[in-house]
Amino acid sequence: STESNAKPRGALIVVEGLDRSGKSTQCAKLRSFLETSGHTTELWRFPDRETSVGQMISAYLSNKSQLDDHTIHLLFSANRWEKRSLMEEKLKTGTTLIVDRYSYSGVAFSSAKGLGIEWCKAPEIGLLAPDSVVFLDISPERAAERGGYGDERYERVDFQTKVAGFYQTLRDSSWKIIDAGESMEEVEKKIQGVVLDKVKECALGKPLSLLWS
Ligand code: T5A
Ligand code: NA
Repeated sequence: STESNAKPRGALIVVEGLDRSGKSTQCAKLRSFLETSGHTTELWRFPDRETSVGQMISAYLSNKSQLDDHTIHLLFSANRWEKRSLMEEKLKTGTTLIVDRYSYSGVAFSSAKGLGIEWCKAPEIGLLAPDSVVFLDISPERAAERGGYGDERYERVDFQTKVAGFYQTLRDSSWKIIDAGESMEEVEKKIQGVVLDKVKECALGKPLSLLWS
């Protein structure tokens, strides 16, 4: 068949969790693990603060600008749409992407402010669905004890508790819940097993799908 010469596709791995759950730490570790295991891998993050939309988001998050809740929601979504075609191209040409936050952050954070969840999901429809969502599970209280908490707009325990509730409603069979309260090394090991299986499944031809299906 024509498939036999095609390069195995990369996996779309999304890492989610409350602020300070350890996402960026684990994404970096996972990237070097996959590279060492022989898989071409890139680390992406949302918001991608490098683009012009991303700079507006960054100013908002650091309280340097004010925006209506609906407006900032759509900017976060636009920031994912501007990377969509490159994302598809990378995956189809065999690069695995580890993505630090994605549409689930978008929906959970805006819903926690009081916007309707269906309204929040609508602009995400048609983005690529992750092959696996690694959810770093930690209580808002424990997360708050970690370094740097409190510098940005959403870093308050009461707000993070609401976010945690909306993450729960978004959970589906592609999610793996990892206890993020353990040591960095323990968390790292648990993620590796889950992700390596998924990378192999994708290389064997698991089809790409779209949000929210
Ligand atoms: N947002 C985002 C939306 O509202 N809508 C959207 O669509 C999107 C995409 C910025 C904000 O934007 C919101 C959500 C956010 O509030 P960001 O830029 O990803 O998002 O936020 P950051 O501030 O960069 O990252 P986080 O606060 O989410 O932290 P991480 O990445 O979860 O945690 P990390 O790895 O930086 O670790 C935090 C601290 O804990 C320590 C680390 O050394 C570090 O000091 N640590 C541990 N300590 C003990 N044990 C462990 N196992 C540890 N793991 C890490
Ligand atoms: Na981070």
